[in-house]
Amino acid sequence: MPVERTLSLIKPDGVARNLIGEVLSFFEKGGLKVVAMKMLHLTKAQAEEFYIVHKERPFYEELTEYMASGPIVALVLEGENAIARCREIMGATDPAEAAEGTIRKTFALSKGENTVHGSDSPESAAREIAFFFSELEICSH
Ligand code: RTP
Ligand code: MG
Repeated sequence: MPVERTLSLIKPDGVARNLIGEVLSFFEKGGLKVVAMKMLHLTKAQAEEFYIVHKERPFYEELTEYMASGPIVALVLEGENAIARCREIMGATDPAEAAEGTIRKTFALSKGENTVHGSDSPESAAREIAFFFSELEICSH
């Protein structure tokens, strides 16, 4: 299986509820390594740019307002099949549909305030990692 990198975010509801450590534990215990990490508070314009692929979706305004509502933690996770593995550890978008033992089943408040983000393809991972990090800020170990 290929070693990949993926971009994950701990969303405002996760940071606000003091869940940074717990979310990191899910990823680490799930076999992924944290190879870059930073906390930041996106502006509305930055959230709109990050989620530009969802521009035509009905939830775009609500989502980008929410993502700019408080600090987030951006992570680069590395490991075998990291993109799919990260999404498996997160669980389904809607916590009502997420499997037991996933981050979203355990912590998400709703389909919108669902605690974490993970890239959905190699192309989005490359774009999303570059959105938050320069190559110098990523430390494979
Ligand atoms: P993410 O991109 O955050 O990892 O989540 P995802 O792939 O599971 O879900 P996606 O379809 O890409 O949607 C992006 C984020 O938009 C919010 N959303 N709200 N109210 C709604 O119906 C709705 N649908 C999506 C969620 O925060 C979702 O994670
Ligand atoms: Mg997505």
